[in-house]
Amino acid sequence: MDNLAKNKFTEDYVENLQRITLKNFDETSEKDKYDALCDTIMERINQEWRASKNKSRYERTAYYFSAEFLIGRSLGNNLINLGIYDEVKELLDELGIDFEAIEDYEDDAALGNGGLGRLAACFMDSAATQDINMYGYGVRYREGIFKQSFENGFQKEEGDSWIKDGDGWSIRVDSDSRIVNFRDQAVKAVPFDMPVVGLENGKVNTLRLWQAEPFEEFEFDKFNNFEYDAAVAKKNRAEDITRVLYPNDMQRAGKVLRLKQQYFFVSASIQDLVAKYKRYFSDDLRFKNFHNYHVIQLNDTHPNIAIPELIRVLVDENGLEFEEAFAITQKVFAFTNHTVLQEALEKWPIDIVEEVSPRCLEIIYQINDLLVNNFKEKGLSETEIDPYRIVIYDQVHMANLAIYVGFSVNGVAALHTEILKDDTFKHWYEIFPEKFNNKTNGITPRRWLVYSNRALSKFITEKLGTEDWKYNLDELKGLEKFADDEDVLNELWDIKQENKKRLATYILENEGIKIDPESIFDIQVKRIHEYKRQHLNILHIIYLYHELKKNPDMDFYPTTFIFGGKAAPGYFRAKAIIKLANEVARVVNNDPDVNEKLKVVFVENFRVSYGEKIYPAADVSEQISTAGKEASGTGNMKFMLNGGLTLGTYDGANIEIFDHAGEENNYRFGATVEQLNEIDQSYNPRGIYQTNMDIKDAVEALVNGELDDNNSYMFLDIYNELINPQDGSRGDRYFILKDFEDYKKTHEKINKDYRDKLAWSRKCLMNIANAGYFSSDRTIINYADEIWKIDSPNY
Ligand code: GP0
Repeated sequence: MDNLAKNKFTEDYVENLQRITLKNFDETSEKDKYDALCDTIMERINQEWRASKNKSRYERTAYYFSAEFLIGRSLGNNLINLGIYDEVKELLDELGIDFEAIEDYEDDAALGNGGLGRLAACFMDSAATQDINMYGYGVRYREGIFKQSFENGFQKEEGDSWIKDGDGWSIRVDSDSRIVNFRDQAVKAVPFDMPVVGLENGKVNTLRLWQAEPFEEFEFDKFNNFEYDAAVAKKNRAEDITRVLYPNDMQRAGKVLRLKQQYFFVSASIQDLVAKYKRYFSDDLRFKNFHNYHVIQLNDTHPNIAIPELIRVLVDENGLEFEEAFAITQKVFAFTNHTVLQEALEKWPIDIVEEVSPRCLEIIYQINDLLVNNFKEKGLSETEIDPYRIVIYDQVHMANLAIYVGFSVNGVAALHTEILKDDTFKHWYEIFPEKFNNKTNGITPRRWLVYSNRALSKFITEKLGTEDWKYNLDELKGLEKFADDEDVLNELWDIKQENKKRLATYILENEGIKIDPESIFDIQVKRIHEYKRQHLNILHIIYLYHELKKNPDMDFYPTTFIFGGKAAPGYFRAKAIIKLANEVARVVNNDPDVNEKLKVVFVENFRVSYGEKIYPAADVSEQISTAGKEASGTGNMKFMLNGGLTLGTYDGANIEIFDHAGEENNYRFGATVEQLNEIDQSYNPRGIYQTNMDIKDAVEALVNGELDDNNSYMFLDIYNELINPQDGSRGDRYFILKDFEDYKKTHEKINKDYRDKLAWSRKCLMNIANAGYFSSDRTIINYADEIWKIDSPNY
């Protein structure tokens, strides 16, 4: 901004502030100041937004259909992408306003559970920055993921009504409202558009989130008859549809309301696309070029009911023959799978599908018949066809639907895609090998570095002498030339130290626990899941605690273990893991024998905006899932980009991180997928427990009174799963005990290596320098080139 622009910004801002509050400047609150800043920025964005819309109108566009967009806060990110972050901060400073203080008035838009939703948000940022036409379509939940707090160490959930004070980053577009028909009710779908600003390139894409509303606020005749509850019953039933995000990560809820949510946003979105198409093209075309302009990426199985819905709209509302509509549909849909865990592959009971949309169920049967005929022609017998069926017994298999109809199926990391091909979807791969492809996940460097690690960002620009890396993260490779430059390595170390101090202050304020910024920050933040093995980490801490108790003078570099993450409210064992971590923290942190050397913190309510403070401050990034189980992981990339070293198994994108940054610059441990497959049948966790005293002592602490679970039987539950299975299985399904010893040894190595400051800092540098591949810019360009063919529409 030149001086003129700066003055104009300040003027607009002060004017907005007074206009929206009707107060004089001095009387306005911090919240007022935040609101007015939002307004002022939205005004600026608006011009570029309209220009982008006008320009891209009718170009080939990708539509990212996702039940989740885990956006977080928008203020700082928008300022960064508009290229005015530092200037606005300064201008506010001149007005006596502390930017960081007002930033805290923004609630996270937490419309997602974890990795899958956050990936969608990163993709939005990257598409805009890379000038790719991509619209996001999703749900405007009134309540995002629950707020987590701890009571006595147990997780407690509370609602997250993030828009109760308004939402400064959306525009309600009433004129584009649609009607969504369910079997037993009809509701209005009202779109709220959020601008997605590209990095200083004038491009603004749109994220359109649909909110369910009734046609009328209340029924007047009922009200007149004194039936007050009945008068608003319809309204409530409509609003219920988008009231709350299901807080289950990977677990299928199987509830009518959940399928209603899915059908709701998908139906509104499909109607939106079709209506827009019809404004541009004549009826005579009968949608024959629809696929030239539209490609829909299905983010997991959640939006897959879009497939029959498109057919329904084309056939029932536009007079196409089923065959015509089906042929178009086949060219429009592409599907991304995010997990090999069976519990996340959605299968809907047919009666639920019928309850939501009887017509879609009918179309699903039609597609199923087509599949069966088609496969018979290929020479398959009835039983050979079985695993491919879309309707199996009384269930609709949403993945089968998308793989059969869609033209592309992708996994989210190299290993994951291989497992899809050789195992999960092996039978499909045999018939349609050409549909399968890999798109390794990525993260946006704008939010996860430029914004959240200002100091490192400045350091990089200074060393590279350019800001090009913000658009092309491969440029970071240029940092390698400083690998043996002691001054540079010291500088990098100091940046990490500053970030650790900042986090320590924040943790003291928010968790009431004092941690030492000089200690190793060893961090595991992610959803709580058995396969992610937070309990391996905790058992190891118990082991360390025992060692330090036995030998307080043991040679051990002080370490702070930090956890964060939510458990699905109905996932008992995940909640048990949280209680266990909190209990270990209580015991360790209160024990004067060890608490100079060992600290444990489980931060409350881990979320995007907490992550922005955590990732820059990590020395060690815990990525310890059972090999073969974590499809990709994306937290691993956020740590890497900020110079955290990966302590990880050979799983998901960890493998690619080791490949790019070098195993010698990270800490790999544990069994590989092949090794686990081999021992699977003969695995005997009890045997390990009986022969390894370190393990035995740690596991026993779960039940011998050393740790207190307040009679919840939670620790016994974990104990039983590990070595005393109650269900006749062999126990320890996630191979905790199997990998323990190697994990312990690898930690010992870390504990030694950290003392060599220069060598450690060199590893950090090598990780940052090789993080380019993990930019979601690269991922989204791969989608655009290889799946969407967005640069070469064949019209
Ligand atoms: C996968 F199936 N993921 C699912 C799901 O329901 N929710 C979800 O967040 C995650 C994977 O677990 C992942 O490995 C992956 O990176 C992410 O989707 C994005 O592809 C964890 O980060």
